[in-house]
Amino acid sequence: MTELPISADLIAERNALHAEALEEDYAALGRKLSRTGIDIDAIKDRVAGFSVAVPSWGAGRGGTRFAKFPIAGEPTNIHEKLEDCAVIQQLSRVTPRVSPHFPWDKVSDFTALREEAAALGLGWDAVNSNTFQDQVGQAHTYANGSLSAQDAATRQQAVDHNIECIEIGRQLGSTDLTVWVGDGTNFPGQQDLGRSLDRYLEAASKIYAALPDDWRMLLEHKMFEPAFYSTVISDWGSSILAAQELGPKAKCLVDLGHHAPNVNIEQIVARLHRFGKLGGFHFNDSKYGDDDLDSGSINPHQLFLVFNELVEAELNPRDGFNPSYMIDQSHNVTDPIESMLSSAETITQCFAKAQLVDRAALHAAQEANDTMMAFQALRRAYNVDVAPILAKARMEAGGAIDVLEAYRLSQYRGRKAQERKAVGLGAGIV
Ligand code: LRH
Ligand code: MN
Repeated sequence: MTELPISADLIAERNALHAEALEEDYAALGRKLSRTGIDIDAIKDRVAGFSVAVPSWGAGRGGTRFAKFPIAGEPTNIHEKLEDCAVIQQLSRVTPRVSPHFPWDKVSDFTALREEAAALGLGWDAVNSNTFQDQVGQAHTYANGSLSAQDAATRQQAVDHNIECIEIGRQLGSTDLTVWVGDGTNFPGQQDLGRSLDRYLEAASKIYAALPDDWRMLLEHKMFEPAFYSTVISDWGSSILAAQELGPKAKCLVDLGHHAPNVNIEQIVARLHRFGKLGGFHFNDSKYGDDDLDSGSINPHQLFLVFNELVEAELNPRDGFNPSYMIDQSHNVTDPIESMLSSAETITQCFAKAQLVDRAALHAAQEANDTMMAFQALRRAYNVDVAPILAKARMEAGGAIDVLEAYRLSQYRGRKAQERKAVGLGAGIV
């Protein structure tokens, strides 16, 4: 194991200062929960087993079409991104995997990259293909779509790229391929809405055929952007029908920001699970469009309700129920490491709160049409401050009780600003 980026002494020193208060808070919460028959240590063990992957592309500053404002010391390649992801894992102890994106994270030796990550205490989650941008020297443009393009050679190029991502993923030890395509139209009539999907399905089936036995293909739907009139895989309905058409290894990935405002996303989770097609999540938050804001920063209650459905799903498993939990955010105004530390905490909090729901009371109230008591069963759990449980699990795993304090005191970003070359001004997501 390479020496981790943050000094273990600093973490131990700060934890020593916070340990007594944490024990006090933990004991008090333990007494409170035991009054309702909940064993706090059992919840802590569940939290200790929880994890969420971080996106390699989230380690750098993100931007919009208008501008991107880099920060000094932000990563400029996958090696520096891995170092930053290792900081998040070292302090939080809930983010042991990185979800890479190709060709953004392309290197010449993926076995070496796998070892480099392992030495930093990191593994790999789903690999993401990219047929929404043209690369220098690319034979066929994706301006008119990729997997659904009119041009057969363009579709084949997109298929080949996805198969290349599977091959890279196999070398990294990943078993999931996330396929999001921006394919769609900006004008009525621009493309035939039926034939576009047919072309997508024909091309996607070639990617599906290349999947190793233990792999999954995660279809990511999105309502709009970059297309603003129609999108080929625009909603969970199109996604589940495509996944059913492709086969059992095709599942649906729910990016929380890919829906119209106020859509009931927790119900989409319940539906996808009901039909055995819930493959994973891209956690983030939004107020308007695909804002890619920090998870739970706008609507933490929705995130809690999503995890509430995931607990119900675990109690009623369908074949292959093993959702991938991944963050997918764009950090336009914060230090990306701080945002992912904060987001990992919020996601884990919602997971923990969902474990606290008195399922027997909830189900009894539902069966009795006792609306208020059913709602209160969820609200009681949501109102519990689970921070002591998360901090204790984190400390016991070698992490920091106060992750942001430890990160700032480490002056990691300042050190990287000295070491790393400056990132130029620009625009766009990465
Ligand atoms: C599309 C998306 C997709 C990624 C990209 C970075 O909006 O959510 O998951 O490929 O962001
Ligand atoms: Mn996404």
